[in-house]
Amino acid sequence: PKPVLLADYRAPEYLIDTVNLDIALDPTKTRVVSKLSIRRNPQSKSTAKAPLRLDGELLHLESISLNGKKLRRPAYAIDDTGLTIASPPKEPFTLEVTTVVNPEKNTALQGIYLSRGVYCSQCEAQGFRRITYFLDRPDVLARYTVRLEADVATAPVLLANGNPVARATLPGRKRHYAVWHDPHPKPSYLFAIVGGDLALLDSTFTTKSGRKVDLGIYVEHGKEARAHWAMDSLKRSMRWDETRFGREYDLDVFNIVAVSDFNMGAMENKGLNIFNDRLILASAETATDTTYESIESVVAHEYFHNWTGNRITCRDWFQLCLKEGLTVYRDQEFSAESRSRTVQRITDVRQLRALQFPEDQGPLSHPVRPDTYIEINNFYTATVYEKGAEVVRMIETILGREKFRAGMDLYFERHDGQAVTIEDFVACFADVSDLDFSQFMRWYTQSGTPELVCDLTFDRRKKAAELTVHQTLKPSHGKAKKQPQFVPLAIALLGENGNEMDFTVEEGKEIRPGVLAITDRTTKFRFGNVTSRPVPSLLRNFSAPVNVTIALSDDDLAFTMHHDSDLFNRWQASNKYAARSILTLLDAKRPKPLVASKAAKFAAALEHALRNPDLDDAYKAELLKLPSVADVSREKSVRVDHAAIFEAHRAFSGAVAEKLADTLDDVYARTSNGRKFSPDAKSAGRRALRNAALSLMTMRGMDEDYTRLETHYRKSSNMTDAAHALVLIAGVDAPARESVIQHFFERWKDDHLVIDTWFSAQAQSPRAETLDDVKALCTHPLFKITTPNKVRALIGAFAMGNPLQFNRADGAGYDFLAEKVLAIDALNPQVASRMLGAFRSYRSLEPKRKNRAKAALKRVADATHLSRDCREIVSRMLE
Ligand code: B3K
Ligand code: ZN
Repeated sequence: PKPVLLADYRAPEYLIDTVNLDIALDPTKTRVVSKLSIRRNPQSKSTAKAPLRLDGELLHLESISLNGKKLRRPAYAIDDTGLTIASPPKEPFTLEVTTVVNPEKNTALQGIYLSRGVYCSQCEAQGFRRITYFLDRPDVLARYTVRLEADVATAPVLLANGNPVARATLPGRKRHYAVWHDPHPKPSYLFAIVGGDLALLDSTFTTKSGRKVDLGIYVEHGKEARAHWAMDSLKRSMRWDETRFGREYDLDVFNIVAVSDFNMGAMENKGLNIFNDRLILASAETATDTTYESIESVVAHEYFHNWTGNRITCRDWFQLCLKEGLTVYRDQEFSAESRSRTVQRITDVRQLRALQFPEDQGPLSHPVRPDTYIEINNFYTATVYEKGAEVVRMIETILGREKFRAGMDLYFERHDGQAVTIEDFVACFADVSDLDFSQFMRWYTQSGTPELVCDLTFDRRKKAAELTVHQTLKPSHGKAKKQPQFVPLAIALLGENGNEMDFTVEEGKEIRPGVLAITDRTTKFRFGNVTSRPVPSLLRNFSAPVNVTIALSDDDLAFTMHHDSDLFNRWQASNKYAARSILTLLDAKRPKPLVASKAAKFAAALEHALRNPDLDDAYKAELLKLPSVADVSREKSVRVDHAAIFEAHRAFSGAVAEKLADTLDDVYARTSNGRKFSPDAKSAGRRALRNAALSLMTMRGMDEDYTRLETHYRKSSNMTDAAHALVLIAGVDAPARESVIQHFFERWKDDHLVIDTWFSAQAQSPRAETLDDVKALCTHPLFKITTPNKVRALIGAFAMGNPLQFNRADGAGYDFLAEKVLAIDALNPQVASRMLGAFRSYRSLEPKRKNRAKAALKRVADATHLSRDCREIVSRMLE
């Protein structure tokens, strides 16, 4: 397949103004009658006679007519990817096309498919072409009217985008229909329908201008009570978008449907969001606090798309971050304001480092706005989403809250109803601030994580300090030479007493107080009024998605952990301190005494923080979660040996737990759970702290630790505690291991969501038996290879969540994944291609593992039938 290039973008030759769809739902023969009003695009540059080319895949064409007259070949032609009408009329015309699709056979979950008996659809990025022939590109905006027809018995609920217009039962009473009209022009990727026997949780919301909106969440019968949290999150999101960004909802209804088979988390279809049920359903007994948090943020994310994505959409798929990066930024802000801002920041940065940084360092590296792709679905990445959000946040850091809001207001006003580009977006901020964003644009066009190598010198006599920042951008993937990027570097200098110094900037540019402008390969700053040797606090609150290195002693890190007024940087110092201690153990000649001394010093610093009454539980929990094996592995970018890192990690954590034994006991006792479950941030923080203490204590591996762990499980009264204990116990050789795993299974085997936790817990276990267990679980009656949640819970958890066993020295983990990827690819290319991503860092492995991973990748590459999705990923990896 040929790559698609941003440089080749052309406006469409034709536009479609209105779409009338009549869809008769049937499990194997769903008939779609589509009436399109089409005209030449006055903006199109080409003057020659343009054939009309409509996209279409896996469609059975029944009939086609133009202006009411049946077309016969050769007036039209069809092939595997679409339909061509060689010479359509010059004047606007109507095209009527009837196609048939098979929802039951649709395992790729693109277009219309069946999920546990519910008809649903997924169109982004290019699934609409699996429903009917169309100009399936985001810059063609049309008004849709949809008539849905189905059996009353199997699909009493019929939903589509927009507002309901009519519904009736057909003669005979067996079939019925509903008509929906969406007044807002939209691209085809936002189209959606649902038909099924679903239960409704309903409510209403009154917008700030007083319009009443009917809200509905549709779920499996009997699960209505588990949708309240999602409903609450939805209402809070709607209010928040009004107050923070002035954005009001624009239809009479807003519906969400939860389905069990879904390729990703959720989809923002206009007025009809479709969700993976994992991200809607929650109760104290069945969902963890993390799930509650995810539901809140994904419900918000999809809702926020109504303005950033739907009202203003992308001109082409290269501009994906225009809606995704911006909407992630918005949902992160929402979560920060609903919970603790610092903890939210820590969570978001952890996520960025765990997912985006490795992506950007390996063969899959690409800019936030890529300029070439083979399969667009491969570009729904951490770079486009999470780094894209960081880029938006930097704009806010540069402009300040008010100017940023002014830029957003201008964006909404100027581009409402349009399909636009990143240039259009950034121009709004340039226009409200008179700043020049041309260098800043490199964040969108250059891939890779900039490295800032910093050096700070202090002149006691002159009471001055000098900071030199060297910026390096490693070459990646086709781009050898990169230009320096504009980095907002937030900084403070901590004085002897730990307070921020009131220094002056005498050389170098300050964007705003405390934020330096890094503009060149080498940027120098001179600070005055520096009265004692300062400890630098750099990249405060993670002001840019970069790596910073500066020489700091262990004592400096401990000092920062005690004093930094930026709590994010306190956590950062703690994290760095622990990771670095573990890394020194790797190369140590006599590791035993070193473990003891490193752990003692670190534990003392940590204890100080844990005893600080001014810090809340959720934050302390973040401190207690020491960097994971995967986190430490990332600090080492070459010759990574996961077994060695695992050992060092265990030795260090165990020693820290020993030193902190009394403190951890206190914490564990103080946070004990007598109260009724509530998902609020404070209660969740208390549970998080207690579970983090439990994890660390378990690292000692003494009998009493295993007893405590078992008791924690048996006494748990909510899923947060139960799942936490389950994962821990599945990871160790505790006497109660088998019986706890069995107990959890018996308790939850009838709940298709909770049982995923049972699969994951076993797949993530660092025990040597895990791969055999995972292979056996693949044949378990509750495992289903066609259900993405199951694949992610078992195979995904093993490949992405078990660094030790996936990276077995014998390569068996790689072989297993390669084999599964091939099996999944035949059914669902998007899910298969995601799984392949587990190999993204294989080049930084030590040589033996690297070769074995490469051999496994080659086997995938050699397969005769490989989807475009997997083909693109595997070729980039082997390039
Ligand atoms: N826009 C969808 C993702 C679609 C993925 C297509 N492969 C969900 C979201 O980001 O909100
Ligand atoms: Zn999104």
